[in-house]
Amino acid sequence: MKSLLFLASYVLLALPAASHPGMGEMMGNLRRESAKAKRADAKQLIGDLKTLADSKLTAIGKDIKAILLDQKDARSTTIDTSIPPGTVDSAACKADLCCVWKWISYEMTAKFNGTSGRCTKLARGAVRLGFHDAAVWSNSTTYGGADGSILLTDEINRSDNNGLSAIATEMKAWYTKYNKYGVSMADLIQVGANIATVVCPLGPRIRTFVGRKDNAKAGPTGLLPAETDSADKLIKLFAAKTIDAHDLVALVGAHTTSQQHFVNTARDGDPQDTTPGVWDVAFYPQTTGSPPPRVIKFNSDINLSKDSRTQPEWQEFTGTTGQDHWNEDYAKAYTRMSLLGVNNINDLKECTKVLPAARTSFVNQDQVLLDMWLQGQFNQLNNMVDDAIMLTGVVSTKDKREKE
Ligand code: HEM
Ligand SMILES: *[C@@H]1O[C@H](CO)[C@@H](O)[C@H](O)[C@H]1NC(C)=O
Ligand SMILES: *[C@@H]1O[C@H](CO)[C@@H](O)[C@H](O)[C@H]1NC(C)=O
Ligand SMILES: *[C@@H]1O[C@H](CO)[C@@H](O)[C@H](O)[C@H]1NC(C)=O
Ligand SMILES: CC(=O)N[C@H]1CO[C@H](CO)[C@@H](O)[C@@H]1O
Repeated sequence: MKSLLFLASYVLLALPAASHPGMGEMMGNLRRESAKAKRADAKQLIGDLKTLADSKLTAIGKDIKAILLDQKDARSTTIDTSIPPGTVDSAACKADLCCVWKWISYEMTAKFNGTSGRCTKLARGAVRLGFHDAAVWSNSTTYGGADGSILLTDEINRSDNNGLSAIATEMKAWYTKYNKYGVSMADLIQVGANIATVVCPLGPRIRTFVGRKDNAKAGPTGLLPAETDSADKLIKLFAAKTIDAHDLVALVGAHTTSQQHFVNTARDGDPQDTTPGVWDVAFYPQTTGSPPPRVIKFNSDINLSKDSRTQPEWQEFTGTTGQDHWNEDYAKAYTRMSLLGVNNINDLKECTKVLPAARTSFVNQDQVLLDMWLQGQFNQLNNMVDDAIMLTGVVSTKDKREKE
């Protein structure tokens, strides 16, 4: 019972703000606004946007610039629910830039949406793959970034990328199928990350741009973080990618969905918070708190949660207004991530409308069972939390037994 109450407190933390903000929250908002203004001044431009005059910017170039400078929301609800004008190889489809992406969106959504309503292992892989393709870039490299090289070269075989083999196989199959319609690997990977994010319940619907160029050259090594890294090392590593400490805290929140495989191989499938496959903020308080035994905290996350440069933001995402604040910040930070090393940002096009709708609420129908598993009461969910059929199966067997 104690453990259930304990878990319930995390659920409460994740609820939307109460209608009457208290004094503490008001002060929090003021502090946040002032910190935000300071950060906005320090935001760096990237790629061609660094040098292009405002008068040369396209409508999309202007929007992306505003997102990077923290002046515009990176989320959008613009959606086209109509079916595509034709099959992917039809003339009608070829005449419509986003048509092929609509087909891809259907196909990815089917793989990313779990039968439990959580997002699947492939979805989480897609989010991490997007990060690992794009982040192989820094302000002192002349190549790398969101250029598809993670799958077009042997980059995927580097130990940094352990755990990504299933999504790699899937993504390569999509590339083989859709490249003939002009789809680059770089775009496929980044659109995949955005579709996966919004398919995860509570995840933000991030504006989605296409037109990145592929690179058949493997990216530089040593640019991805390790679980053993100190906060200082991580903050510097990301700063050289133009990602500030605040955005780093927002980005690592993606671990809210995670189930690790290689940090501790003896505990393959153990999650990083009590709600794997759900884009909630439970990860933040649980990294600083004492979650159930099956939750594995990454040392890198613990270190970030404590450093004076990252701890305040960690607390903000933990609070009662954490979810919307986090989604907003993650969307902006990930937009930046997805454009590292891209030097034709001003020429990109937008296909946000093909993304499925965001899911702003989620009932954890299997949470009771999941909680028993998290307490270590049984092992059979190991690495299978994706699969609701399995979870319901366990419940109904138990129900049957009790009736007999
Ligand atoms: C501080 C830097 C980071 C470190 C040290 C780190 C490290 C890791 C490690 C070790 C894993 C587990 C891999 C495995 O054993 O299977 C993991 C999983 C994951 N990471 Fe990170 N990560 C970092 C930042 C990020 C960022 C910025 C994102 C996304 C924007 C991200 C997204 C993910 C996702 C979605 C998973 C779950 C994969 C799954 O469930 O299969 N991580 N990360
Ligand atoms: C994903 O699955 C859930 C429940 O199984 C459903 O409510 C939701 O609409 C699905 N999402 C999409 C984008 O198809
Ligand atoms: C990666 O390693 C696998 C297994 O060793 C191998 O089959 C594959 O060819 C390698 N991929 C690349 C692109 O080198
Ligand atoms: C790259 O970023 C780091 C961290 O912000 C900074 O110290 C360094 O001066 C930058 N280097 C270049 C070449 O811009
Ligand atoms: C450098 C540093 O602070 N590393 C710490 C990261 O977190 C782990 C777990 O708390 C510590 O053991 C490390 O010393």
